[in-house]
Amino acid sequence: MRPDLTELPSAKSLADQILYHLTHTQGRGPEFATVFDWRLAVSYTIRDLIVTPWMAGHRASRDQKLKRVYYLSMEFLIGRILEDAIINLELEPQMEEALSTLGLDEHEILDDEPDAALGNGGLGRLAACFMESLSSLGVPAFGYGIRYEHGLFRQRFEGGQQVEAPEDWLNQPHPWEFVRIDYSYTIGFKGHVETVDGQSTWLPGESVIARAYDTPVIGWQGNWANTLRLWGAQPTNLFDLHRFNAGDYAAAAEPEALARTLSRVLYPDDTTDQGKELRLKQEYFLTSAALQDIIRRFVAEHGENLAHLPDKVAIQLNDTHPAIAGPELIRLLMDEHGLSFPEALDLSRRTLNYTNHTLLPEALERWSTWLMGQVLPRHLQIIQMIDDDHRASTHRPAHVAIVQHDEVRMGELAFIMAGKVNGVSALHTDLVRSTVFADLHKLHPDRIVNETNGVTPRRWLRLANPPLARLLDQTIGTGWTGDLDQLDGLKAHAADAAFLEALRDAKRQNKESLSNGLLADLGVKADPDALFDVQVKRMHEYKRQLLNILETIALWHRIHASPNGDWVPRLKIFGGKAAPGYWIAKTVIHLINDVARTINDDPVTSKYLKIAYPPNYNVSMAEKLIPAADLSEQISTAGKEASGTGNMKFTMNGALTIGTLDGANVEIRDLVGPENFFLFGLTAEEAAQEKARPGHARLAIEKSEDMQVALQLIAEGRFGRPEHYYALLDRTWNDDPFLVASDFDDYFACQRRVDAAYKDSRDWDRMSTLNIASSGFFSSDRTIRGYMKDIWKVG
Ligand code: Z57
Repeated sequence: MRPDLTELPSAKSLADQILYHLTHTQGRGPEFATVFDWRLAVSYTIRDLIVTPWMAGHRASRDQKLKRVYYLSMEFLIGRILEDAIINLELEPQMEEALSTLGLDEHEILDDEPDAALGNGGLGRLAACFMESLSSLGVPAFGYGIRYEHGLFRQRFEGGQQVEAPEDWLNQPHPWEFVRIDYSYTIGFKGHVETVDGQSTWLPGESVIARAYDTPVIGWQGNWANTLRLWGAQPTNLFDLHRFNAGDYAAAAEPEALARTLSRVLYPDDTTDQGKELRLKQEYFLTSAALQDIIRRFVAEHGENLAHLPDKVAIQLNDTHPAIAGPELIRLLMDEHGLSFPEALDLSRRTLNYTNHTLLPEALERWSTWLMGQVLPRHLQIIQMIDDDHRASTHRPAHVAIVQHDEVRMGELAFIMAGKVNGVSALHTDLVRSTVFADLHKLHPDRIVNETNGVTPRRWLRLANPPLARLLDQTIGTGWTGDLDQLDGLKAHAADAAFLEALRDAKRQNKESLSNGLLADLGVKADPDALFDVQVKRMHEYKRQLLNILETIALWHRIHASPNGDWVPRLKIFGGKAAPGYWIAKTVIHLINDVARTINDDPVTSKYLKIAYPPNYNVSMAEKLIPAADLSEQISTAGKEASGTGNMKFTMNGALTIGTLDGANVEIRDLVGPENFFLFGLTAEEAAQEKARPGHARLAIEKSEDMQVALQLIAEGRFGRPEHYYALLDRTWNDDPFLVASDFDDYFACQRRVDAAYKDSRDWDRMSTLNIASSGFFSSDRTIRGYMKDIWKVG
């Protein structure tokens, strides 16, 4: 019964194991089993195969005293786990056969799994890709996060408007986690600090328990698995028996309810900061539990001498969210392990590193010193000490202080406490050096490094795009999955008619499956020969979905004016959620849906132009949309998108990009060649100047007939009640902070170049080939190797 990792199990043995788990783990006979029962039986069968390399890796890391990497992140946007594990174990053919002998539909079983949506967007998905690459490269690593009971909210549309509902992935048993009741840590909050003879002790006024839940993350070809350790909050005492006995049953359960709120729900904001007390508590909860766990493991393996911590531990802070790690590590080293402040400061700095993911000021966290002093009084003292030390050692001016105007600036804190600080694309890193952290960069010129983001080709190519993966296997061999630079071998086939035909056919299959889904789910009838133009990402003004929908309206108007023109049929696909409190982003969602309803029903234009906006965009939907895309929309205002990672996934899957010189688009364009990329818009420098020009929006709109028409049609109520859009229109005319108007004409013209290019299908396929062939750089394996060498000093 015990599976052996050294050889791949046969279809027969998989089927036996599935039946075994169905009977003995699920307690169901095949004749009574639901899809859920079968899915769990399949999951346990695969999990059994992961446990062996997982334990072997842990033993090897411990016995060889290897340096470990710890990735601290408030978000891990994982998606489904089962299919990814099957792919990485290379068990796809055997599993398909096993399930068919059991009379089961593989897709039905895989689709039964809810997405693990413990993240909002790019930052959380990057953390998930990094975990996969760390395992694929065999780097000993832990991911630390929070086990949110409710992940990112579910989105539906009512009357075209976004409505949110709680997500409840843990309402059913989750087969991938192992609870570790022995790894529990007490996390304190509030209270006060007592100092006796220079020794400070924090006496928290409240505390909760952080309990570890472990998920193994299997790497490519199943040789190594790391742990994603998520913390769940538990009350220190389950319930108040005195109150219960006194008959106050609700009050008796209060301590439990209070504690559990800590890991109840993911904050739904991407690149904005809410500044809520519960969020600060969540950040500290994650950070303190992780650091206590790291120190416990270090002492168990290497003994009490913490001077060697930086030799064995590299900690990465994913954005400022865990930036309290600086003061917390100092506190643990000083107050609990007896080190001096200078020693603790030095060790912490050589252990911690910080990744910056945005320049947007609204994402850079700041906490009032009042709140910090209430919730984490000892940490506020230590922050003051760090600030004083930094001032004394650098003679730096007051305006780069951590504490300014009664606020603790978490970006500055993270920077000052980090050995290395990294940006996430070449352009972003330049801007980090020259804008947000310009002064700190001058003081510490070697600290900032670039690590351009990447994505895992296992999930984003092999899993998501079987037709293309098969074609790649046949054309350049199977080695690309673990070594994406091998895609370069495709360049030799860019003029090969048979290959281009096969590439077209693969894309066509994906477009057909997607069309079937859109018809079934939305009632939108799409022509698979149309150009599939896709913009999927969080809804945000800087990402400029508004620019896209205004261009769509203007195009619709032009088609209407000459319905017998030589138009290229297009399907515009949108996907994405808006933060529940982000009013303008929600208005844009409403507008897209209103425009879709009008345009899709127009008999004059509908053979040329349609819009599909499937609700509840998530990782699983991305896996369907991206492989079916011809055109990737990466149209953010230059200087605002730190990197983007969706842009990389589209390129890998053969879509051409229409985009600005922003984030990693710059590197994509350099690699695929400017002639294979549709560039438009102002540069970051030009955009900054344009923004400073008074009346820039009005001046640009007055020059653009197409944009005037689009705005006019909205104002006239052609798509829905115009009063819904008055504020949006007003903002576009009079403020337009993200320069939709300034870039409109160039974008419109660029889209017409796209149309022209799409008509020459052979040439389009050639460009698509060159995009795929040049995308090897965007593997997260390459990114992780960069962190290993430049930041973590491992391997
Ligand atoms: C988030 O998803 C990103 C940055 C943030 O500061 C927060 Br909070 C959430 C994104 C950036 O917007 C993307 O440009 C980038 O590709 C991604 O993080 C990963 O680095």
